[in-house]
Amino acid sequence: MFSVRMRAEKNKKHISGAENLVEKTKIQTIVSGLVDRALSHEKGEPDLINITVETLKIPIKKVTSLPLILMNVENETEGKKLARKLLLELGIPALCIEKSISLLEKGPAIGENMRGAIIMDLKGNRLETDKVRGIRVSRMDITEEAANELFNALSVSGLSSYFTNISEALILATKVESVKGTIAELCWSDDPSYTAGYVASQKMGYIRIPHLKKKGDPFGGRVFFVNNIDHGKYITEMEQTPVLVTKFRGIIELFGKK
Ligand code: WAQ
Ligand code: MG
Repeated sequence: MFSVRMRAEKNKKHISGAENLVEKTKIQTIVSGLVDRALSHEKGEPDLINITVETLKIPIKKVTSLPLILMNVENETEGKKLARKLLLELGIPALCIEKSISLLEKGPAIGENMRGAIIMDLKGNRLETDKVRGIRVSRMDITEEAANELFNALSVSGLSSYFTNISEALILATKVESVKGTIAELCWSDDPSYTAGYVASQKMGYIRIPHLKKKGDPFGGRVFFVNNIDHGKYITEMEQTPVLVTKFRGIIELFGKK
């Protein structure tokens, strides 16, 4: 199996990234799809597209996805209120919650989006070595079979048009929550037109919140809340261990349909 990764930038700013784990025979098709994606992102045309194709040197970890919990909120004020409540219930101190929300609101890389994620301990310290790049979770994908299960479930809930975003975020969150030391993750997109985000945890699953920012807002990001991690091990596992989602755990709709 190979890891195929794409990232695109413009004027040194990150525009988009995506990746897959594939058999050798699929590399060309996947690369071509990733190049199309890089060229058609709403944030503009990149002046640099970086594609990496690499053999996997570590055995793949096969996992079942987190369950996808659908919540309904009317706007981003309600959405953030819900996110705060969920994170508190997961044991994240209020100080860390406020700090993480305000970082994502302002653009966590000194007024810009990060390429990767913030790691925050329960005292509110940022543990990622590079505060502009952050930590990039890498080497993960979903099998065709599990992706079909997810797609069919999303269709029933009227969300199939968000399949790509949801599937990629669910794969990433499933990997992040599977790593020892992660307590929870808070995420919303940095794409101006995409207002949805989530709070994910092993305890409660992937809780999707349709509004965590206003339409048009160009900022977003990810925060991994951690406790007692071995810094080096944690980062190596996030970046290097290949994780394949082989089963979709299902959808639970709370508070009616979106
Ligand atoms: N590893 C760590 N952080 C990442 C990665 C990665 N591989 N990819 C993106 N990020 C960070 C980075 O700071 C981006 O600015 C931020 O996350 C947002 O990335 O409907 O689309 O790709 O349920 O814009 C979540 C909701 C959508 C999906 C998330 O994120 C749904 C999304 P984006
Ligand atoms: Mg984005």
